[in-house]
Amino acid sequence: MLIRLLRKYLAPYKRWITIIVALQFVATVASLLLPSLNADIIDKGVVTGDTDYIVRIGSIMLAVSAFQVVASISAVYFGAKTAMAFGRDLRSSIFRKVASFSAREMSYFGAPSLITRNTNDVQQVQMLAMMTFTLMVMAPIMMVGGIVMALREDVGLSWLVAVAVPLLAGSLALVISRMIPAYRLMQIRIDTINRVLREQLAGIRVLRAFVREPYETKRFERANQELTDVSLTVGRWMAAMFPIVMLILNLASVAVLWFGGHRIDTGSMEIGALTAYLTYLVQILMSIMMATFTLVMVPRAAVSADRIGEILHTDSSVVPPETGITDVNRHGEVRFVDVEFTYPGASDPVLRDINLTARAGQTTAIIGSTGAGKTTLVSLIPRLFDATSGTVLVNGVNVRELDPDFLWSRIGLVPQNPYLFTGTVASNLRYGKPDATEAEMWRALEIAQARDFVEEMPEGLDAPIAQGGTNVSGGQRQRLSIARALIRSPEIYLFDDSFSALDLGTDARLRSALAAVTTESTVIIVAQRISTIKNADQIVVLDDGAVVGIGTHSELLESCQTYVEIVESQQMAEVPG
Ligand code: DCP
Ligand code: MG
Repeated sequence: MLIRLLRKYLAPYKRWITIIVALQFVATVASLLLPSLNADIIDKGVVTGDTDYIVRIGSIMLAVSAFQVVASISAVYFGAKTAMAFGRDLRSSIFRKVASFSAREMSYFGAPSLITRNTNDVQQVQMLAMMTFTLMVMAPIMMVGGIVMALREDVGLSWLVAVAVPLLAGSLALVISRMIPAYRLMQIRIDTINRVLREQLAGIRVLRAFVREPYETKRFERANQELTDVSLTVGRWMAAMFPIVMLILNLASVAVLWFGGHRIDTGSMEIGALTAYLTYLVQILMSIMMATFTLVMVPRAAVSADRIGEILHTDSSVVPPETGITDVNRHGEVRFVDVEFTYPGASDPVLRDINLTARAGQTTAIIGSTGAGKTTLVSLIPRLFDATSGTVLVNGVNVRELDPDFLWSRIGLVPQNPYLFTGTVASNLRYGKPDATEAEMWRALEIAQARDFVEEMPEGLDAPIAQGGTNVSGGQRQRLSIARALIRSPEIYLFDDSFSALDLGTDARLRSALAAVTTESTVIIVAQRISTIKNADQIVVLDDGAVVGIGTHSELLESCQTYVEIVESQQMAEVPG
């Protein structure tokens, strides 16, 4: 997955990558040339006292270093740019994919995990790309180049390279094999801490109300401690790595000096060559270290890439049609034919044999006890879910064949738990209709019985709304979201229990104002209170996922036992005794 991801998302930057490799090549070759030039200065300049030679080669060395500095700075610059661009593209792909998800995929991944995957996991992969461009590209060139140059200086000492390289590689492999499982564990524990924290923040009021803070504090502490432990393990190995590397490096240097010194004694090696050899050995060993540093990141990035791939390869269960129908001439009639719906993972359907028609210009009410499936039924119309069998038709066309944007533009949905976005009253209303004028907004607010409280706020339409609409009351939130649906004057209104937080008087006023503007629309109202729906043209009684009665109030009183029970229970509540 990691390789596929890198291949796919780095493809547009092939040119940049070529530039990076070329620059790294130049920089590495330059840094390989320097020790050999230095050796020349010592052997041919210093030893013989030839100042001209020293100056000449010295200036060449200066030029080469300047070259190297420029090349490696540019390489890092382009490397960082490419890696960041890669991250940006990946994040935007994930975002687009997630935006296409239906409620089913959303609940499968869960919001916290989707967020971590689009931030932390992308960052891991991006970091690997960055390390690869800056270190990994350089390592093999330096390694091979270093060996070649070292051999050029002196063949007699090559057995030292043959010993030092496997020794370093072996000990690094040992340390890293201990670190990789710890890294894996770390990723899982970061997830855990995210989950615990998110849950606690989301439920903070409940926690306070039920005095669960001490328990939750312990839960967080445990997760925190676990992450600390594994991080410490990683840290200890990391700390051990440097002394080990330095030890091997210094041992190798001592060995070079020792054996090289003997060779100089016997006249088979020059002093300059020895210093150059020393530097090359260090360069070779450094290249191994750079390679391992990058390789350490691979397992962690691989885990992240898998998590990202999971999102990218999940297709929304609500598939938009290839060429959606965007033109239907009738007015918003909604029909359910033999509809059945089962939630993913559930064994029994929550809706069975649903057959009903909601006609334009009429109000269809849906009533039933909690958990009867009312919200589920309503969410099948805008395709928040697709029916598991049977068909939902709008204007006689299967919703699966309609263009999604067209379908949604026809529907004004007021969800059971309305959500308002950070911004102002006006900006929230504009979610319903982007080009709404102030007059239109006030009219929608008036119908929704929200005019009074918006007018009372000092900023009026520009009154600030907090994230989720938490700075207005539940009933105010409901009315604002009704206004948001009204302002687009859709053909189909879906009110999911939208009047429950209103007192009886406001409820009645809202409905009569609504009746005046929805004469041509299809109105579907989910409600608990009989008084809210008594005058509906058609009442659908839902019980445990099945329709047990359809008719007007008076018809149902005659024919439907469940309806009679609901009516009686509410009358008893109103007239106690
Ligand atoms: N259900 C589920 N998974 C979900 C949502 C609901 O398994 N993501 C189940 C729980 C209920 C059934 O589906 O038993 C019907 O849920 P609804 O939300 O459709 O029920 P209502 O809207 O009728 O209930 P309420 O009046 O409480 O809003
Ligand atoms: Mg509901």
